[in-house]
Amino acid sequence: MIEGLSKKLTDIFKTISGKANISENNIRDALSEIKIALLEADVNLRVVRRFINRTTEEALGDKVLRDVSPGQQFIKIVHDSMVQLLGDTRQDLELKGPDTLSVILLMGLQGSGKTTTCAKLARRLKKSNRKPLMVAADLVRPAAVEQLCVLGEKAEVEVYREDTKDPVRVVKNALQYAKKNQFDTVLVDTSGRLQINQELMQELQKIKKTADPVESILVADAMTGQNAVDIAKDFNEQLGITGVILTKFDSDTRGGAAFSIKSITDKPIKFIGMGEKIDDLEPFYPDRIASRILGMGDVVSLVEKAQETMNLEEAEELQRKMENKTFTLEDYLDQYRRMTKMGSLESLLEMIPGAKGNIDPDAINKKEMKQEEAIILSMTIAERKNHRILSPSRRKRIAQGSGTSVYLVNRLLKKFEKTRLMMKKMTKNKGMQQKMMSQFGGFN
Ligand SMILES: Nc1nc2c(ncn2[C@@H]2O[C@H](COP(=O)(O)OP(=O)(O)O)[C@@H](O)[C@H]2O)c(=O)[nH]1
Ligand SMILES: [Mg+2]
Repeated sequence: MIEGLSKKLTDIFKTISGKANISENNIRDALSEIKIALLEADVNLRVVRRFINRTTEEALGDKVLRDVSPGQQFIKIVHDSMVQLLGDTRQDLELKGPDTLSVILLMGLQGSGKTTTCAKLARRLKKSNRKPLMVAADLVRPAAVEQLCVLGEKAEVEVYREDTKDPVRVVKNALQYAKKNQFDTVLVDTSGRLQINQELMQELQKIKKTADPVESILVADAMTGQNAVDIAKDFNEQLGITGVILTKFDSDTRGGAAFSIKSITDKPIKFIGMGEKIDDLEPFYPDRIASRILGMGDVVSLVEKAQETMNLEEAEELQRKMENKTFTLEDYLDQYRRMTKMGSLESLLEMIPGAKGNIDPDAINKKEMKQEEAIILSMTIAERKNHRILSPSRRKRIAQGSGTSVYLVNRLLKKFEKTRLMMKKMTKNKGMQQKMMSQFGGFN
C-alpha cells in the first residue's frame, strides 16, 4: 500500500531529522521534495498546492525553528497536514436505530468492487449485531445476481433477488420484504458501466428515489488514481453521495485517490478495501493511514484487529505462557490459526512497525503453514505439550502420519524454537509494540 510515497517521505525525513539545526532553506528544500513525491503519487495538483502552502506556513513559524528537536517537530507538522488532507477524523456509516430501516446504496463503475464491498459491509454489520439484507439490483451484468448470492452465503447474509430486468421493482419489493421480516439494514448492490453515462445515472437516480437511502456510497477503485477522484466528483454532483469506499487499497502503490477525494468532493472516505476476502474491509482512519505512510506503523489498527480474534484474557494468558516458557507447539498452532483468521497476512505485516522490509510476506508461505498444521496434528498430546520428547523415531512416525518428511518436521521444530526464543526476548521489553510483535514473531 502506497509504498512509493512512503519510501520517499521516510527518506526526506531521515535527512532532515538528522540535523541538529534546521534552517529555513532546509525546510523549503524538504517541502519541495515532498511536493514532488505527492505529485508522483498522483495526488491532484490543486490539492498538493494547498497542502504545501499550508504546511510551509506552519513549518516556517517559530515552532519548528526554535524547537529543541526541530526535525521531529517538522515531521509532526507534515503528519498533521496529511491527516487533515485525508479527512481529519474517522467517519463511520450513519445508520438509523435498529427500529427504523436503514438503506445503504452502493454505486460505482463496473469492476470497482461494489458487489464484493456490499458483502463485506453486510458481514461487518452482521458482526455488530445488525440484521442486514442484501438486494441484487444489478440486472445488467450477466451472473451479477449469482455472484452476490455466492458472497451472501460466505457472509451468512440473506440476499433478496427477483427474476426481472427492472431494478427499481426489485428494490421496492425488497424494502417491503425487509420490513415484513424485521431486517434493520438493506444494502443495495447496483449495476455499473464501463464509464459514466446517461443510462447509468438515470437508472441510479430512479433507484435512489425508491430506496431513499441514508447512505449513498460511491465504491471507487483506488488503483485508478485521479480517475477515481473525477468519478467521485461526477457522482456527487449528479446523485449526491454521502461517502466513498476506496477498494483495492491493498494494491494501490501510489495513493493519489485517497489524498485527493476529501478535498475535491468534501465527502469522506469511510472504508478501504484491503483484499478480495470477505473480511478485508477496514474503517478509514486518516491519522493511522498518515502514520503508516510516514513509516510510523499502525499499532492501533493492529491491536484492534488482534482483539477481534483474541480477547484480552487470552492475550494475557499467552503473555504469561511466554514468560513462564510454557509456550507449546499447541499454542504455536493456535497462533497460526488466529493469524489466518485475521485476514491477509500481507495487510497485517504492513501495520507492524518495523516489519515492513524486515519480514518478507512471501516468506509466509501458506503451503508451509498447512504442512506445519498437519505435522502438529499428527503429534500426540504429550508431544505437543513437550517437544523435547520428540526422538528421531517419533519424528519419523509424525512425518509419515502427516504425509510430510522428517526434514519438514525438523524444520518446524527449529522454527518453533526460534519463535520461543524471540518471544522470550520480546516479552522482557514492555510496551505495546513489542507485545504485538511477539505474537507474530514466528515469521522471520
Ligand atoms: N485486491 C482487491 N481486490 C478487490 C477488492 N475489492 C474488490 N476486488 C476485486 O475486484 C474485482 C471486481 O469486484 P466486483 O465486486 O465484482 O465489482 P463490481 O463490478 O463493482 O461489482 C473482483 O475480482 C474482486 O475480487 C479489494 O479491496 N482488493
Ligand atoms: Mg457487481
